[in-house]
Amino acid sequence: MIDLRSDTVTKPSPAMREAMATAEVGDDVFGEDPTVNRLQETAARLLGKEAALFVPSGTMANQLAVRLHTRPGDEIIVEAGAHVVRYESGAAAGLSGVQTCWLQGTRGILTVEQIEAAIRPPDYHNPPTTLICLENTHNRGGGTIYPLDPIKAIRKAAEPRGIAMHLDGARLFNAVVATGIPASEYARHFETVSFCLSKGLGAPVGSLICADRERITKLRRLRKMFGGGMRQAGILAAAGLYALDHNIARLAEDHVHAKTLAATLAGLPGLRINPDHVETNIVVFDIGETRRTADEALAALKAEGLLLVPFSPTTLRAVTHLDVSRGQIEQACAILKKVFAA
Ligand code: TLP
Repeated sequence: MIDLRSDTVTKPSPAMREAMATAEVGDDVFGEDPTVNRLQETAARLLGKEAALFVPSGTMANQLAVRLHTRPGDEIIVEAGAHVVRYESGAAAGLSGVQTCWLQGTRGILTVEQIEAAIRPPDYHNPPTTLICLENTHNRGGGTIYPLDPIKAIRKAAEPRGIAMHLDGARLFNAVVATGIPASEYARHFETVSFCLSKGLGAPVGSLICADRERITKLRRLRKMFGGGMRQAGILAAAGLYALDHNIARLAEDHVHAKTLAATLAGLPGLRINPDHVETNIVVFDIGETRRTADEALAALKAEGLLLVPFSPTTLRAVTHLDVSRGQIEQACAILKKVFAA
């Protein structure tokens, strides 16, 4: 099976497992795990923030940020396809008691005009807008890279109003590798930034949330409250350090593979995709005109040895990652041609 369902399916390599097996550990709830501490320092340095906190998942990182920046009854502004509201089991409402204002972006990207129109004027009828969450790269947008200009403009609108900004940078390093813009250049416009080790970077578990020291101290307490305090987590942090050392630059290969898939899909009858919109490792395409449902197409692809996921009743997503080789991408293209040319 060629598994392009997500970059979360990657498995730790033998070298990564070796790093995990030999990691020095301690009790991280006491702050005494040297490997976790090293990972947190490395992440903070990479993002140009004072400190970082290791958490079990991207979902927890986002939800800790929501909790940190808001009070129950506040409103947060998000893009309509954002992971923080689409795929986190209603956590923003359930765990932080906030209401969410969804704005429809262009392939996940919002303009400052949209944001400004959505910010609530101070009036006791209104929930206070206290947080704006952006996502880079944008998953449902098709792996879209957030350009710096709208980020800067949104920051300029948010800051004087005292509205915090959080970046869900689950795949931030895909954007970094694709653009050459350092992670810190993105991160400086946000109070909190999270990124995942367990997606394209190939670690089995874990995300980091980066911020100033004062916010990290508060987030550490909230992580305990959310049940995310871990003990000898150095075994996991070692995988993360290995990933940051070895698996960032190679993301470029995944981007080339995604472009190859997009070029093949664009040539098939009834499929809709603009290959120029494939900027990183995510390929979203529409199959509506083939008169097949997403589920039917997925079953036909699976029967030929290719796994994708549905994104809507007529769209599918393929994600390239470090566990699929060039040869497997070519095989995947052959399967797509066979299934969709039919
Ligand atoms: N995304 C997963 C699914 O949950 C959809 C995937 O296969 O893409 N932010 C973004 C932008 C994400 O794409 C994800 C995972 C997360 C946060 C959450 O990360 P985890 O799975 O570690 O909680």
